[in-house]
Amino acid sequence: MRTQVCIIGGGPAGLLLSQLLHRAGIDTVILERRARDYVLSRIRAGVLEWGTVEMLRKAGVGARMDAEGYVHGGVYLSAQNRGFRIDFDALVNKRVMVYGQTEVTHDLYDARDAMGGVIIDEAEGVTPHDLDADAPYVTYLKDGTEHRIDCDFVAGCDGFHGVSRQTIPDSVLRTYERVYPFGWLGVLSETRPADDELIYANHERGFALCSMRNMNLSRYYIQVPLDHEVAQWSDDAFWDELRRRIPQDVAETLDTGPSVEKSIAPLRSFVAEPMKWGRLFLVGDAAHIVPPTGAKGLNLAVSDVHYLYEGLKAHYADGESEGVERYSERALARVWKSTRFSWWMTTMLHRFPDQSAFDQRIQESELAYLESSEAARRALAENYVGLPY
Ligand code: FAS
Ligand code: PHB
Repeated sequence: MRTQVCIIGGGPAGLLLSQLLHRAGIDTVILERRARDYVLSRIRAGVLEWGTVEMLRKAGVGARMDAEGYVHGGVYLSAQNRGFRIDFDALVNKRVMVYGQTEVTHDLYDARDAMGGVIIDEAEGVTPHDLDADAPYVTYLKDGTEHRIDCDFVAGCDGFHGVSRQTIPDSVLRTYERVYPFGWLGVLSETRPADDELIYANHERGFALCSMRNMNLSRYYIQVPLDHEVAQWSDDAFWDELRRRIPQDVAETLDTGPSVEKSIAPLRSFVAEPMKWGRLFLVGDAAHIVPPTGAKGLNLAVSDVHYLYEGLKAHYADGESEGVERYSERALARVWKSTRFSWWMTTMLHRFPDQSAFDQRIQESELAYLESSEAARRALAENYVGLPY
């Protein structure tokens, strides 16, 4: 088989890139390790930057998002049972869309199917070859038979644990990482959301976040120690702990119920450079991971897709190579700014096991400064809604 761009990974990055390229007349094949049902069952991000909203509309997959998503004009931050709002409209005249990644992935798969996109599920042993030559190819096993796809370029959209990043020689690849000494215990419940917008809570017992998917489906997180396991957290224990950490007036009216999904995710900041090597491009989680405190993970995958799509479109349409050649430089510039913001939100809002009394005071003063300074709130707002591409 031959195609122009072979995409490894059928998550949001791979699907969106394939959809955009197909609409530009550029052939792709997606090789996805898992079965489609598995990919579609993952519960992950919940907040879309406005740039992501516009990219999904440009890809022709924005209709259900526009019909079912919730446009939010702000978020709440709380500490010591006091809360204040970051008013996106007033500060930066932009908003965010609350629409789950699970739904985005569904919409992308539906669009790929409608256009006859080539997606090979349960592809095993996917292996890129000759990436530093002009005729790369990718091999994989399907139902025990080995297949080969010859292509012009390979897009590594295969997430943090994928194969693509590993194919870049150690002499070339540079990685930067911070692993946080805690995780997020997340619960999905068929309950009314705690408030009309998200609440990020700093508390001496640990961080908590109140989010949502729709008016009857809420998403909550509490910071837990790294050695905790889901089995040790009953639903009642979760609700009791969440109520302790969020503002009292919200806790008193919290609608609780059985969890329909409960999981613990580790938190890390990770960036791999370069995001291009020969004919291979790293896209999304394959190149970077951010702690979800800044709601940036999925959104960074989308901005990577933007840079790569524009570069490949110019390459095939006009023979222009600048976009392709400068993909890594351009994508990384935005990746590092979002990595900084996600690190800052995480450091400001979480309790660190080795935190000193001085660190505690610094956190409190950071929040007090935000509450008192429009300039500080504007800086948070412009990062949260998404920096320009
Ligand atoms: P993905 O990991 O989504 O997709 C990669 C795909 O490649 C997967 O389908 C995988 O099966 C496939 N793959 C892997 N190896 C392969 C191989 N060798 N061959 C073929 N296919 C292969 N972000 C937020 O903004 N907010 C959140 O709250 C949030 N919560 C998260 C919770 C968890 C548990 C995780 C893991 C991530 C979370 N994220 C969150 C980040 C997440 O949304 C990612 O940023 C987003 O999925 C990135 O999309 P992709 O880059 O497409 O990677
Ligand atoms: C979510 O709804 O899953 C969510 C929202 C905002 C975040 C992280 C997760 O910062």
